[in-house]
Amino acid sequence: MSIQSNMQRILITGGLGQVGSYLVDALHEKAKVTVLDNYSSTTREAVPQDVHVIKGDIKDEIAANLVKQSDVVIHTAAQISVTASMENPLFDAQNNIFGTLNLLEAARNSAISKFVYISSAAVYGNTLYTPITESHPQDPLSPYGASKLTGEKYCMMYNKAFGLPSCCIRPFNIYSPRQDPHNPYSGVISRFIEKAKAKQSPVIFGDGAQTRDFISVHDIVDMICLLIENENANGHVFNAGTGKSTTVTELASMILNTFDVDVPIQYMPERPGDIKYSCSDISSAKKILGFEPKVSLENGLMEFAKCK
Ligand code: UD2
Repeated sequence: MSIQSNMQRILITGGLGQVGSYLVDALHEKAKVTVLDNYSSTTREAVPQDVHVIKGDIKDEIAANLVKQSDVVIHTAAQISVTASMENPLFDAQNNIFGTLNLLEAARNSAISKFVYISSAAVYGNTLYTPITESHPQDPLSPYGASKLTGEKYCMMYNKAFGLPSCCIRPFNIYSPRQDPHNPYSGVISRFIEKAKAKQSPVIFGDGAQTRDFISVHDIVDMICLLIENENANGHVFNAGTGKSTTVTELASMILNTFDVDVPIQYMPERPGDIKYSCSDISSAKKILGFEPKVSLENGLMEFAKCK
């Protein structure tokens, strides 16, 4: 048998998206990677040649067939916009709940060794205390948060009821140069960097004292790789953050320094529904997975500066 045929078959749903595309880069030389993506949001220009890309939807039969032909499934595909979920909760649920269920149901009687589900820190809703542990109350403030939580619950239920080797992560604020700054739903880091490149003022909503736990996509990929290897992770949900919080004003200053731009920060009224403080407790991921975030925010921001 050749080495090639011994390789794990990994299916990455949403493999052209932000997290999925970096996973592809990290895994395609070690495993036989297949991407299922509906091309709804991609900033990826070229996919490595050894990766099989299939255009299709997680709700369709093709997705179920691909799951059955895989050893590992990493499910990153989702409707990712909080705002869009508020406008069309049914569309959100069809993707994030029924799409996930379609994959889980296909995985139920298959021989897969791992099903990784990418949830969101949006499941927590308003922060009652920081750092936020996985047992913090989960009271989502949007259909998106509710659908992500439902997806998690199904993953954990399939583990308990059917023995599926599934686990979930709840990423905090992920950033990477592959986040499209022109997308209205994209994160504060991409927006501030776009402004800095144009030598324009970053716009802060509110007083800038709000905090976030910004995690590089590379650390998210590291955590997912640890999950694939670790049987003790099955049946668990892990916060995916750095455990460090940064105020939005600090972030704006760091970005202006990184890009060597001297412009004043502009302040606008607070965004309705904005959460004030957010920071993850990652003790569980440290203990069970041996996870340690490696990319400091300073170095993560430098990566953007090197890109263009
Ligand atoms: C994050 C997720 C979102 C959902 C939510 C749950 C991202 C991009 N979004 O929203 O999907 O999971 O958490 O709580 O990860 N801000 C500015 N100026 C700007 C843009 C943003 O001041 O130009 C502020 C914004 O008001 C907020 C903070 O920066 O206080 C972070 O905003 P964000 O949109 O990057 O992410 P967040 O935490 O609201």
